[in-house]
Amino acid sequence: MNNRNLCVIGLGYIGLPTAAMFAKVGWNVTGVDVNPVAVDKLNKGEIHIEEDGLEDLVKIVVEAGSLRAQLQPTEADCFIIAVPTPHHEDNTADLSYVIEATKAMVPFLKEGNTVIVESTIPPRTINDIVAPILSEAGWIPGEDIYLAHCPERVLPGRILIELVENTRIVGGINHVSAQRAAEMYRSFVTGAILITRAVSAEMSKLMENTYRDVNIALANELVKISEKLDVDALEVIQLANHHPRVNLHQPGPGVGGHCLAVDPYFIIEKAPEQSILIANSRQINNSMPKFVVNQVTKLLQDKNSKIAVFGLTYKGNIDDIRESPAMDVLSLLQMEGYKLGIYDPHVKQERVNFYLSSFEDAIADAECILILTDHSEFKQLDEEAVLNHMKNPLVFDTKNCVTISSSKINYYNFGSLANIKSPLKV
Ligand code: SAJ
Repeated sequence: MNNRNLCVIGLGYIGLPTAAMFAKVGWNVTGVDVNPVAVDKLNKGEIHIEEDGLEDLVKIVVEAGSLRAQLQPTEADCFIIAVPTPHHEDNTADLSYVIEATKAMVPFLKEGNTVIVESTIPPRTINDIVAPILSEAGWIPGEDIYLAHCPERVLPGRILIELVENTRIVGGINHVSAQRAAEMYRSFVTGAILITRAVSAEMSKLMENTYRDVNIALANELVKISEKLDVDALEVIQLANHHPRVNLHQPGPGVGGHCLAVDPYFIIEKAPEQSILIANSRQINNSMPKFVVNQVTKLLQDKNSKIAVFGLTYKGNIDDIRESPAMDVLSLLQMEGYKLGIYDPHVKQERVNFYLSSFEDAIADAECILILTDHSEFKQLDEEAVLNHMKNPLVFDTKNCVTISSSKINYYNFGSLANIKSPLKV
């Protein structure tokens, strides 16, 4: 199988590692991207994204001549499309990049080629969108061109490990297409390779993230119920999860990232009348930033108060603020008129258009520290600084990640919201 020609269209956080991995095991790979900076960098053995170990691998395979990049596709035995599938304002999938990439590839197709779409796509996209583009060019998908969907399921920061070890689901427009695609991945995947139909592969990828989004919504709804009934929601989750078959997820200020907060919509758009639970879960998770701000206004009724906002990224120990609920909380607090000191040790100042404070500056004269992301740096706060520099030593921890030892610091989390009955007079 090795020493075959592969064309990977889309050199982002999935396409680039995938291209490098195939090149590493002997494929002759041409990477294609519309971004000339990415193309130039790659041909110098450099990369335009951050991912552990990737630059070293790219340098090796580029110097070995097994990977090169260009702006246009080229003839090959196999093609992988790994372009973004963002969402429109109405949360429906924007398939324009997938359609453009497929059309750009068509002139280079030869009989017997295998085409794989790795991009996350709504159910039935392979059958109803991609296959017709090939048919319009005179091909018979599944017969003279093999067509499959192989969703990526790797976690940023572990991509090169998970590309090899994770189970891969390969869904063909027919069985022989799935087998052809599976044969390609067997050149480096050590995890199981599960063969199925294209629509099952599309739906299973979406359901992985939808499963988590719905379960996080269940935890967030439990928090709202518990506030009303004066129950400690975090204790309830901890107790219930002792059951061998219960796995209640963790509540938070909302669900971020371009996976859990997006993929459910790709199902909803295809079956809106049937996707009641999935749609309501999205609404519950999207309501959490406002819910957090409502709790803050109960704690700090004086809108001239200063709040130290800790954490902007969509989850702990990363630098990604895209689709982050913390950014929604920030906007809502600004609209309420609070003064804000914003601190996130993982976010570089050049990534945002507002001032990022140091820890000390953020807490100075603040009447609340609001924890929105579970960065490791937040787990043990400098309590002496909190007691000496805050106007009012109070921490509201929406990620239940801070350990406070001083009894002089008022601490609230999603398990103690009912205690925020008597707003503190400030
Ligand atoms: N979150 C909660 N409560 C929880 C777990 C997460 O509020 O119990 C929040 C996080 O704070 C974050 C959001 O959900 O805002 C998403 O976090 P995540 O770590 O669950 O998801 P991602 O987007 O970083 O990665 C997910 C993963 N998919 C699954 O776990 C099924 C990852 O394995 C996928 O590779 C990735 O989506 C993807 O690319 O699809």
